[in-house]
Amino acid sequence: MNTAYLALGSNIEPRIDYLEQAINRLNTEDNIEVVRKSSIYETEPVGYTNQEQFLNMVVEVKTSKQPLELLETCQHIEKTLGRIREIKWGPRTVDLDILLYNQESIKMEQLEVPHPRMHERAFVLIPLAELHNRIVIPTRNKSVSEILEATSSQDKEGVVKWVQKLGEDE
Ligand code: A4P
Ligand code: MG
Repeated sequence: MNTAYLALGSNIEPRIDYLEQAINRLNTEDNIEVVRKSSIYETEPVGYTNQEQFLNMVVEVKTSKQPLELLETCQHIEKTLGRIREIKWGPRTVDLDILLYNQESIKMEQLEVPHPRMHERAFVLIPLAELHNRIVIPTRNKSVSEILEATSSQDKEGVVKWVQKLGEDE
């Protein structure tokens, strides 16, 4: 069995439903089991800032799938969930990235693991640290907690635990 960490993100309502549905679909796959889930965080958009806030989280999965098969599954789930509500091309309803796969370093055309930008993103590091803060990012040779210590407080402040408000129909 292999252990992988996946990052989930959504910034199209109903964001929480998209995250939950993505997790359910991962679990219905024969060869994937979601064993742990981080809290959900509401996060300031990074990169293109002119868009809605994201909900982000990280899950730990056990899988017998090889990295490329796991990527294919993630992309299939993104596609099926995107199709439910999206009419035109637009921001994706759910983004599913492979952060880590065991302690492997993979560099292929379609897949790079560890995810090449994970170490600079508080919206990934904070939920990942909640699950496993000593895990080492092999390409950086540092643990998640070490990398987080070096992350600016401004970036970290953009990542806030999300609490569903009563009556909020998300
Ligand atoms: N790919 C390579 N490595 C991987 C990997 N480890 N996991 C390839 C998943 N995919 C990987 O990804 C583009 C291509 O990357 C795929 O075809 C795959 O072969 P994509 O998901 O189609 O496109 P994307 O997500 O828009 O691109 P990218 O570069 O992955 O974007 P990012 O870096 O994921 O950024 N701000 C907040 N607060 N929260 C967010 O979740 N997300 C983004 C997207 C920007 N800003 C954000 C958030
Ligand atoms: Mg992506």
